Amino acid sequence: MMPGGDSAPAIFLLFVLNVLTCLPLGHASLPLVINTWPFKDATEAAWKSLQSGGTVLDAVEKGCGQCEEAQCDGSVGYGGSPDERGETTLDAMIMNGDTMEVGAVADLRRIKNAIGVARAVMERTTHTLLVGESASLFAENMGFTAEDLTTNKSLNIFLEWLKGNCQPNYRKNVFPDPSKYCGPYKPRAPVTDKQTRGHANVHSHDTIGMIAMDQGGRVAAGTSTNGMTHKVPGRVGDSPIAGAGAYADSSVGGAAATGDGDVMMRFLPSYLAVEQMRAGADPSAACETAISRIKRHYADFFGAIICANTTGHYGAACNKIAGFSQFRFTVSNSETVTSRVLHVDCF
Ligand code: SD4
Repeated sequence: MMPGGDSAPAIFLLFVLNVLTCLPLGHASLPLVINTWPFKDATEAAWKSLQSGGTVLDAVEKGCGQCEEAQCDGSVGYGGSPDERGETTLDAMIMNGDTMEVGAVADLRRIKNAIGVARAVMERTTHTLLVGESASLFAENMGFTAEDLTTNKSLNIFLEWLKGNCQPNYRKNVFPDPSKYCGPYKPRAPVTDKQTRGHANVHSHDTIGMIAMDQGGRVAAGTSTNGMTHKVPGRVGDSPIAGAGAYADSSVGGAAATGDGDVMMRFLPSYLAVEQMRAGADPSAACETAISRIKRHYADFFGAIICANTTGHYGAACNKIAGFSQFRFTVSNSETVTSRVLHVDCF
């Protein structure tokens, strides 16, 4: 028998509840929707979907899809981030944390609803990732409409960039000097330039990464982005890569990342964060570990991550660099009434 007689279990339970509610995390409550950046309309679209009986996959698809239609900050959906040829291409993924199925598209052309196509890859093929023209053809066959993703805005961004000698760009060790001139480029020997130039910064961010969790702790996660402005055609970022852009496991929780995908995808931060939570870390600590791992190698990378566990606790972390000291993310759960934008101080 436990010390304290029959009332001991109840006291112990109260103690545990007290400890849980005092944790320095977001208030825990399920269901939960959490996403990167202050994209409240996306959060609310996902929340509404859950409330009307949708699954966590429906919620992630609706939430990210809302951002694609609304062209969130110009960095999600059509008409943003033109590549070196002026074309907007999209990356997206969705993951079912119950079955560990993933569907993703990268370098998707002429189709606006990238997260919808990602879900079709998951549900209508046994593959995980489709890319480029072939992904677009798949999408058309699945009933998605093909249309031009260029807008006056993206065309102007492209024309201004051409006028400014194609600055900034992502080339190195090529001729002519990419820090001064446009291409076409040829390889230049020797390969001496180790510098990473023109990487993502606070002005070229805003991928949506979203985690949705239902009352039963079922988890889905997803992302959608138009990637990096002036990217080399064919470039694929972290967003459509499972474990990099997002990860979900219904026995643990989920995570989603945003920022300089070229660097971040080398560390699978979303996978690392979920594994940290599996090992007992709270979501904030798990997020911090994922950021610290990247920081060790790229001290000034631009990036942030959100994490949530299946009790509905959540957290976030970001790397502090010039011009980026706070990261905002948005949460909906039964306590927030409507979606709430929160922030975390970067470290
Ligand atoms: C990418 N991670 O394509 C995306 C961009 C991004 O916040 O998240 N910006 O690299």
